[in-house]
Amino acid sequence: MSVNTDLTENKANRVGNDLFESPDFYGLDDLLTEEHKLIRSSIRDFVKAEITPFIEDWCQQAHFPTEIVQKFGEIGAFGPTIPQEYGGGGMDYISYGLIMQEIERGDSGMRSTASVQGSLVMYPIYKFGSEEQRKKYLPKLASGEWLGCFGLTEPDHGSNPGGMVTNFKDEGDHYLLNGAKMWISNSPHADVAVVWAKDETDRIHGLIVERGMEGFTTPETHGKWSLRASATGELVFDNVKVPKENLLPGKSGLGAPLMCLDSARYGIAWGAIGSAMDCYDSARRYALERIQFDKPIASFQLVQKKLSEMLTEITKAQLLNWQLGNLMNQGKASTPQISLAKRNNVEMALNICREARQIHGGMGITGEYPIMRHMMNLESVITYEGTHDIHLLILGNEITGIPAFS
Ligand code: TGC
Ligand code: FAD
Repeated sequence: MSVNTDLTENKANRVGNDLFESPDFYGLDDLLTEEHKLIRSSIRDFVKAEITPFIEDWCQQAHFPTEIVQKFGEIGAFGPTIPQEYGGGGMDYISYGLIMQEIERGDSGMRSTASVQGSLVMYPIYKFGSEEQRKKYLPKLASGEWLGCFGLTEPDHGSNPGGMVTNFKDEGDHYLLNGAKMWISNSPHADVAVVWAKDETDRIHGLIVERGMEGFTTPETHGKWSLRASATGELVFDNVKVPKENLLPGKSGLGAPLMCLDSARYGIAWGAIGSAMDCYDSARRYALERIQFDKPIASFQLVQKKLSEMLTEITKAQLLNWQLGNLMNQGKASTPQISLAKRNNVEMALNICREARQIHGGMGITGEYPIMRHMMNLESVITYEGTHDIHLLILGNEITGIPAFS
């Protein structure tokens, strides 16, 4: 059997009929509870119905499907670990990881939308917010009525957020916020932004800024070749009057946003496996169907080597995440442990994309298969939430006790 080269027909085959099956070579499913499996299968079904049939077009058109926000709210993808009394899922970290894995199997940009909302917007409001702030914002963010974003990075301060210049002054009955954030996921559509800024003593605090506040704008960043279904933009603050009750009172200092990043980076470690599994699954099917020299290309040793190495790396990453999830559940996971998993799994996924692309031959560069989309998405994932090299330096610091960041 040869692969049909009619692109339209192929698209219906690949996208309209999402046959994805996840590899579980070491029987890790035996370690999951029935609830974990139920959560995973319901998110997988959602992704097959609501994301994979449309994602190629959304990405080609650089379109953020705003309707996905409410749908994510309905399936519990926002804030799965936040307590139920605030609208969250009250779930454990393995469940959270499985949700991120399944959504990123559909697309990293869709996972970005969910992980920013849960780990970077709901988490700081839950962890550092007042009871009034929790009650005001969390239920609406959990349900998808509101979309949030997280503003840490600035044009001149990416890997070094501690150098930020965005600042606020105490003006008696309000704070006056000035500055700009860049590369902010969800910003063009966000109703609420958790923004990190320095006070007059240079201490970093989190502030909740709402769309509609005078002087607050969110210009979109165009021309991305990565995460094209996720909207990215700036946050610009021009003398924005922020009510005093919008300051997060629970924690200040760079440690506060870095705590949020621990949670989000953990989700990425799982998400990356989703991208890797999708590429592996697609490559395996393609290799069995594609005939060259009168045989399926899967019968050639060099193709088997690629598939075998993919499965090996996915299995290792699954084991890593399983134990990291247990440590997260026990409140024992350290920042360097999370860095190791984020760094390893994103690199692993990128390598698998590249090998899978080769197995698909020329077809691998088309949108008929998910490979190039995942590969281009992962080029952002390897940079955001701490670059690949920053995570290496976090590990280097852990090993030697010597910070090599500056
Ligand atoms: P450093 O001196 O190491 O630490 C500053 C203060 O923070 C404390 N701390 C932590 N506290 C709690 N939890 C953690 N994980 C913490 N890590 C550090 C630390 O103890 C210290 O406290 P104190 O009291 O002594 O002041 O900070 P540094 O300035 O040397 O920076 C270290 C470095 C480079 C590792 C850090 O800045 C870093 O991680 N940089 C990378 C920046 C980054 O990851 N940005 C991500 C932006 S958000 C994003 O990308 C979202 S993408 C979303 C999507 O679409 O999915
Ligand atoms: P830089 O920090 O300028 O780094 C450039 C290069 O220099 C990298 O290779 C880096 O590893 C290297 N480098 C820097 N410092 C060192 C050092 N000390 N030692 C060795 N090498 C070093 N941020 C948010 O706050 N919120 C968001 O929602 C968000 N979403 C994003 C979405 C997308 C699509 C992208 C691309 C980024 C997003 N970011 C977000 C920003 C992201 O976190 C930053 O891009 C990232 O932290 C790196 O910062 P930078 O791009 O300024 O690169």
